[in-house]
Amino acid sequence: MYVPTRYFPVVLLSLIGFYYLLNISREEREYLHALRDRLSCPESHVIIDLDSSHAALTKNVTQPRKANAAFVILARNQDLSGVLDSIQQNEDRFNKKFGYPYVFLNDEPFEPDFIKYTSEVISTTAEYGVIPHDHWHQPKWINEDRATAGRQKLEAQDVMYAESVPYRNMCRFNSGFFFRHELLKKYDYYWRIEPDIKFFCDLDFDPFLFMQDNKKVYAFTIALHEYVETIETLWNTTKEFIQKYPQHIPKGNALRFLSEDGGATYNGCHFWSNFEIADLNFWRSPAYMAYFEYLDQAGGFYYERWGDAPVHSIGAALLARPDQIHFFNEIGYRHSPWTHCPPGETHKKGKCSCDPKDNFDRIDWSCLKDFEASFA
Ligand SMILES: Nc1nc2c(ncn2[C@@H]2O[C@H](COP(=O)(O)OP(=O)(O)OP(=O)(O)O)[C@@H](O)[C@H]2O)c(=O)[nH]1
Ligand SMILES: *[C@@H]1O[C@H](CO)[C@@H](O)[C@H](O)[C@H]1NC(C)=O
Ligand SMILES: *[C@@H]1O[C@H](CO)[C@@H](O)[C@H](O)[C@H]1NC(C)=O
Ligand SMILES: [Mg+2]
Repeated sequence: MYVPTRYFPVVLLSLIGFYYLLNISREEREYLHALRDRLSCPESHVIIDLDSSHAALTKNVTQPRKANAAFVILARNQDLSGVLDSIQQNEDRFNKKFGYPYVFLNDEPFEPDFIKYTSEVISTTAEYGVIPHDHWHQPKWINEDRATAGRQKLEAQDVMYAESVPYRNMCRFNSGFFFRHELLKKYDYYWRIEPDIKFFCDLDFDPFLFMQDNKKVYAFTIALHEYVETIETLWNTTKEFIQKYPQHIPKGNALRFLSEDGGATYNGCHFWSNFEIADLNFWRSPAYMAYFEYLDQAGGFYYERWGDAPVHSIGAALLARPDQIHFFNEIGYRHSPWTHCPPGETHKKGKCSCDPKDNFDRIDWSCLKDFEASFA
């Protein structure tokens, strides 16, 4: 329900009175005060909807432990219907019980309708941010003739998004900038959601707390082989980085996920980054920042079409141990054209609305076996 802002203080004060009667904890009281302060001085990019604050507060009474985490959705204004579809499922299957906030990011300002309709579906709070110019656009030091030639070469090979500069901006932004955005600075963990995805199962546990309690830095549902045309020099550039910065590469990393010959060649395996739950501080670490900077200077985001999926995956497998990376079998998920549908008991427990035979895990193109091999 979209409630005019002027009613917020009134309803909130009565809510606060109600919770005082219930003899709430100090933290909950502090949270209510903070919420009230924000409402009496609303920022333009902050929307707090009434139903939602109620849901979050009710929830907090029964679910006192939470991670410092948010959903992150990069989208254009025209992605609205696909975004609504994704967040409705996220709310129904998970977030109505767990109450995490959302951060929406865009290279242009979100239109009022985008904010209005998404905040109607969301049971908690959402912030809507614009991406700084230099975090999105092709850097000045990229040679445009070489970039044009690179796009034409991929177009001739019929590669998806071969000709698109915005797609490349998006891949570079997701690889190296989103976790540094002003609106994400306050969070430790994020869950990336894209438009038009499916969540098939109820979740009765909190994946963010799982990450935190088990010291995981990166989690996925689908791992697969990349089209190598888009990353022709990515592995060579990565090997140069390893040689120049050995201090950043920990012993016992998950290299086996990426390579079957000790790092000589890249097998193309990557985690499918349209879904990810991960530790923002891992991306912000000196090691990953150095890796991203090295790739960015090499220019492959524009001269080729390096995707954020192989970049994140190589970053995670090179700079973390296998036990810091997690496969969320319980999360039934689809991003066209692939599905992870949990089999057996896990399917039943989650009341999953997918056919368990429709499962990417054990087909040839899947890299789940390479992930498992990285533990050996
Ligand atoms: N703001 C903004 N978001 C974008 C732009 N291009 C892509 N995105 C978002 O970035 C994410 C990835 O883009 P997609 O178009 O889904 O790319 P993909 O997943 O590789 O390919 P398909 O989903 O198969 O089209 C999605 O969340 C998009 O909404 C853009 O130019 N501007
Ligand atoms: C819920 O409780 C936790 C821990 O007591 C607190 O940090 C948080 O701010 C509260 N509110 C929400 C909506 O998370
Ligand atoms: C990668 O580097 C090796 C050794 O320097 C070279 O032989 C090979 O051609 C390079 N591959 C690409 C795709 O540039
Ligand atoms: Mg997509």
